[in-house]
Amino acid sequence: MKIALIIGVTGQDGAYLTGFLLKKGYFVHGLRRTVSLSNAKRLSQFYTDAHDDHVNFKLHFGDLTDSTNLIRIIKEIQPDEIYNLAGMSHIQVSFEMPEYTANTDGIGTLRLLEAIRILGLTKKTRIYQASTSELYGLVQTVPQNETTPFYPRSPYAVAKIYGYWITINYREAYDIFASNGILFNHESPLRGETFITRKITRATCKIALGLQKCLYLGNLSAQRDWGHSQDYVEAMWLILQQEKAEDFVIATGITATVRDFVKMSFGELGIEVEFSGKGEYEKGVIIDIDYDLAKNLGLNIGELHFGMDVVRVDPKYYRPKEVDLLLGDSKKSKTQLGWNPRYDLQSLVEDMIQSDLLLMKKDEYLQEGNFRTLNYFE
Ligand code: NDP
Ligand code: GDR
Repeated sequence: MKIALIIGVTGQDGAYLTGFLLKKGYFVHGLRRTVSLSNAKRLSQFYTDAHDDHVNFKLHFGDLTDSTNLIRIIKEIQPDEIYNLAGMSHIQVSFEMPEYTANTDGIGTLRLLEAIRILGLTKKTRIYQASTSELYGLVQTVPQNETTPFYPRSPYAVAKIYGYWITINYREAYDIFASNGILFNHESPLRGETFITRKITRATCKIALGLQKCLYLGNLSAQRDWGHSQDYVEAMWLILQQEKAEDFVIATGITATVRDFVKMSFGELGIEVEFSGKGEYEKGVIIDIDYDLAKNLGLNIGELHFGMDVVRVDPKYYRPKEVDLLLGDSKKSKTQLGWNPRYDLQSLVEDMIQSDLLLMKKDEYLQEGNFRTLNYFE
């Protein structure tokens, strides 16, 4: 039985990768941070009672900023594969917490590689490093591939560029099987709620159910190459199954604007939105409603009307520096890894909207007074 350690197991990719590796027959260990309320909600379906006979999933408390903790856990587990998915992953927040971001996303990668070296596991343990299309930053050329020059545009991307190079450096200096996956944006129903896609799908559903009036966004013209996390975790695994450690770009090869994503999300619910105006005065307005579809989906049609502003711009979501255009070329992954994504942008949006609609309907039910929330401070 192969043993994997996922650092960042409680995140979006951590959850999908856990499911993927368990299906492949791995024993999966995960590193979770200590927090005052559980951060392991995405993993609930994988829990088994620790006293059961066939336990194949175990969580350990730890942190990428704590070397002693990493060394102890890795020594105890002796993993065949480590997936370093941990990080402060929000670009906007990295401008507010640059030092913490560098410590976790940059130096954290070094701590992990050093732990492998100190423990003499350089020949045994393979490491996957979660690198990112944010390394490309200021657009040099598109589509971006493994040879495109980097130009990071945020403290997050600068920290990740350290993680990228230190991974290559340890591979070359100590012959560790350490590979970078340069993954473009990937999303899912488990995506964190402050990333753009999930912010949009949640708000779209809330607006359609009459639970929210308007969605406020920043730069609507940013272009991203959006894939599905479920497809991308398979690529991570494939990268570690190669004969030789190398770096790979993982992307769909299609780019779309934030504006497009908004239209597609409302479109899933039979609501057509058109944008007009410029810059901070741009607005997304309802121009058509498919009433039959809306009724079938149980939407609150009474709350929706033509000409209603459902999207507005709030400059507070603008970033100090923006990455304008990401479009990946994953030819190398397709030919060498045999990787092929199953989701396209339309099916990604559909998956996220269907999931959020269910969640929001539950929310609506709770808000209708069918459930009394306890006030702990009465
Ligand atoms: P998430 O933000 O959903 O998950 C990040 C994970 O890292 C969480 O488990 C979080 O724990 C954990 N974490 C944060 N800080 C620390 C720390 N100091 N020590 C240990 N764990 C920590 O990210 P995703 O799952 O979307 O992405 C996974 C990785 O891939 C990240 O490193 C991200 O930067 C990178 N990436 C993501 C892409 C994407 O589009 N999703 C694209 C390219 C790269 P907690 O749950 O407690 O917060
Ligand atoms: P990104 O993802 O910065 O690409 O990083 P995010 O979803 O946060 O932003 C995508 C684009 O949308 C624009 N935008 C907004 N973004 C957010 N979050 N909120 C808004 O209200 C908003 N309005 C417009 C942004 O300016 C940006 O252009 C993600 C993360 O998962 C990283 O960890 C990862 O490395 C990269 O993807 C690849």
